Amino acid sequence: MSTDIETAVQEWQTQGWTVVHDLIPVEEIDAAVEELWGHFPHPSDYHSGSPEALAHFENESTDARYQPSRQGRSHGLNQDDTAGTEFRLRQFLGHVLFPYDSHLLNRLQVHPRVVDFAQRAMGSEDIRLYQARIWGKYTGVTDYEQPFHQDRNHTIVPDRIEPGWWNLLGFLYLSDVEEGVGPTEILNLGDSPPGSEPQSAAGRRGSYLAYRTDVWHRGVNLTREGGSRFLMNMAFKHAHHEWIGFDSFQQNANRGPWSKFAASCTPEELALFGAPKPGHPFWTTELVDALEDRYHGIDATPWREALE
Ligand SMILES: O=C(O)CCC(=O)C(=O)O
Repeated sequence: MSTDIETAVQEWQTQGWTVVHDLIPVEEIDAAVEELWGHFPHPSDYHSGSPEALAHFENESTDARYQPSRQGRSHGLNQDDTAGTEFRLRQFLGHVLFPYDSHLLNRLQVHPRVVDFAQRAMGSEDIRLYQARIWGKYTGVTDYEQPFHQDRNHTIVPDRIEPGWWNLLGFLYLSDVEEGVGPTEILNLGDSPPGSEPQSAAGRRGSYLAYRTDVWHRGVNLTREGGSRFLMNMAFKHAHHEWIGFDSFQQNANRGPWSKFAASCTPEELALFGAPKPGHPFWTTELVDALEDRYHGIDATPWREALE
């Protein structure tokens, strides 16, 4: 059930969300997912009660915002493992932030088919990737049922949602997201809870749920025995829109996984993180030399040629 890209672009622009089915071939996803288990417990280990796998969810998150506080609530999230429709800390424990200790997962984070879709939908080639992380959920870790909400935590000013200003939020599915393993419930633009019938954003691995900040949606519980759900957050904004943000990458940019990733990037891929493109006044001969020195193996030809 692959989606026609132009139809999906229009859906995102007019209905506020779309699932781009089979955007990335399953084989590519599966190859990268092999390396997921360096970051997450394998679902079979978690569900067979392996102490090491269970320990992964004992208040562990690579996102410091989701560490428990002594007050019993952390950033408005309930720390108790209660049931019911609520934002609770344990829903967010399974986050791993980019860059990953896996080259294939890092490459997936800038997959050209997702970037191309985002550029078409947003109507610009000059975009930035500003949210990059993997989120794993396992049946039984907690009740994942959330209230309907609009994502207002991607910007420090009110959202301006129109061509030239809008940003694009999205989940790339790393596992099949179907009934029982928590497909996001989502409403069309203009519909709001309660009273409007939500739709399920189910899709096979390799599909990409793209949505806007003005659509109501919510996470739902995982009910399938032995179930799990893995997705990669990939959100994009227009270049120079500093008021929008979520994850930052610079603090890891002098370490192994990033260095290997950066060395494999084209100028366009590095520009997704804000690196100046070839021809930008930033670059001098010395700086292009230093770029090659910093990222061994990078093809600096485009930067060098643009100096001439
Ligand atoms: O996990 C999901 O399906 C949606 C999560 C979500 O909307 C949120 O945490 O803001």
